[in-house]
Amino acid sequence: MIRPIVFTSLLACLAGALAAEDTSPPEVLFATHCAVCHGDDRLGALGPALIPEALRRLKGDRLEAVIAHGRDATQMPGFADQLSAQEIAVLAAYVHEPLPEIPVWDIAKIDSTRDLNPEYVAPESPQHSADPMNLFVVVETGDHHISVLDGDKMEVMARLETPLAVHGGPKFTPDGRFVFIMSRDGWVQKVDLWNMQEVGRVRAGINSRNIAMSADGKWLAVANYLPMTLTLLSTEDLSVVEVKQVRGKDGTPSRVSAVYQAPPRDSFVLALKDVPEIWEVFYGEDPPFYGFVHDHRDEGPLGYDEPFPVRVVTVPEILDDFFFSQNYEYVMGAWRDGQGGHVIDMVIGQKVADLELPGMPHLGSGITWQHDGRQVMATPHLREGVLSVIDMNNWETVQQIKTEGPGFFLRSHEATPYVWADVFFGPNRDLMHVIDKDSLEIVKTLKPAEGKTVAHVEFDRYGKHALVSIWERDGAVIVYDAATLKEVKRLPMSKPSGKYNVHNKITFSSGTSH
Ligand code: DHE
Repeated sequence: MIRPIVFTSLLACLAGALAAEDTSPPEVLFATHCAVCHGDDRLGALGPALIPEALRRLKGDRLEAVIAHGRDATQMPGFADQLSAQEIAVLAAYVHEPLPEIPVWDIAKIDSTRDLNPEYVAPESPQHSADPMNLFVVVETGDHHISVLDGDKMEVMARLETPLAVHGGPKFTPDGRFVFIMSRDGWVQKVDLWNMQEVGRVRAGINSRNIAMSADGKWLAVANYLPMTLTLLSTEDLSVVEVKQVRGKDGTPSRVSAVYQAPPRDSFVLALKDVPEIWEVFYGEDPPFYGFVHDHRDEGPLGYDEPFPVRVVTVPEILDDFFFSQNYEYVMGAWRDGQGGHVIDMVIGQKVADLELPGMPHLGSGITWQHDGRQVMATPHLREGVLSVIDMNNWETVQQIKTEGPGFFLRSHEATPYVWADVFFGPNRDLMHVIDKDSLEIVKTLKPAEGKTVAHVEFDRYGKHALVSIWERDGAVIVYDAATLKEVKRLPMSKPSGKYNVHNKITFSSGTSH
């Protein structure tokens, strides 16, 4: 539901809480100044959770600057006139400390956070005249909203509030009607695109990575860093069906870097962050027999009669980032500090090839297409201005395309001859390359807004238009004609971090992320 934002009462609470002495211990400073918005337990309330897992990206003195001066376009006020520099430093150090103990986040706890919208009434049919398959969901992290776009008219149809700090791609049910959106604080929100209403939300983890949808649309898997679990939700009503403790074979607890759907296998595949294992969690009626499963809930006998049996695949290195072949038979994996990658055959559960991948590839952004009669995949690199193009038959590098800087996202569509690649990092972050899929050459470099970060592309269902983000608070989504590469329209948006076309997502277009 769209909740009213109560600026006045929030500020009044904060103002009333300004009684701290200079010498107060950090717990008291926190309770006095922060708890009203961020929760007594630091797990978040009106504001986000203040725990190290959620603050990793506020390195150095950036957190102190936020406490002192607040955050633009949010309800976070500055405290510089109320707290000394030393108190601010003490508070920053305090919230960077791990929680004294990890809160229990089991089925009962998660269910207690479930918040279904009392005003939601399920409609019988779409309550709008737009093509439901050509809608876009645009995530605007600048002010924590999604906008839903009509992909034919390129007009905003609806805008809804989201939980704070949405990350990763929203996931659609196979019929394209419902979309699920996840925040880094573990909230999962369900929205009905037939009437543009929130159905409800639930906090599936304390600090979460991403979500994946089962092929039958019944289950949603939530990958968590904190606690170290995988939460399985019913997509119907957001109730919890299982919370899997994630531990390696030797019992070492592990965070889950990410979970992906593998539709033809009726499974979810998990990248484990702390042990060199991949987990495959089956949800189908008749899971294939791989001979080895384990389940740490009771350490007891294991079996395929478990509702979500787990298969464990041991890998040579801890893999942070994944890419699946289009038939989901192979997983290409890379590790963050490594200079290469592996190919794992998911049928035999073994590494079958090495990959040449320098400069930290961002495999999650990989896409595939046909090149010279063979299937290739391309991935950007987070530390080098290069795109690697890899032959998916022999796993050799076909070409490394030099770019104007390291990129984050890559997109194409079956109906376009081009790949669009951003230059996310460095001085040229205002550039967007357009690359010919046959020649593998950059044919045009766009600069839609001088000095502003330009990133993330998504095509409409027909591949006729490419939507590009100006990734700023006063940003925009720019609609380009995908053939002429000319700008058609500019829609103002608040830091549109990603956009997702219903048809391309539910048909698993080879040009987009899955
Ligand atoms: Fe993401 C997707 C991991 C930082 C914006 N990011 C993903 C996915 C993973 C991932 C595993 C795939 C999830 C999915 O779609 O199901 N991201 C990570 C990291 O490990 C990393 C490098 C560090 C971290 O802080 O977690 C990271 N990501 C960022 C950012 O800093 C970005 C640019 C801004 C932000 O909002 O946090 C960012 N990530 C995104 C976006 C997607 C994403 C917009 C969805 C891409 C898509 O089009 O599908």
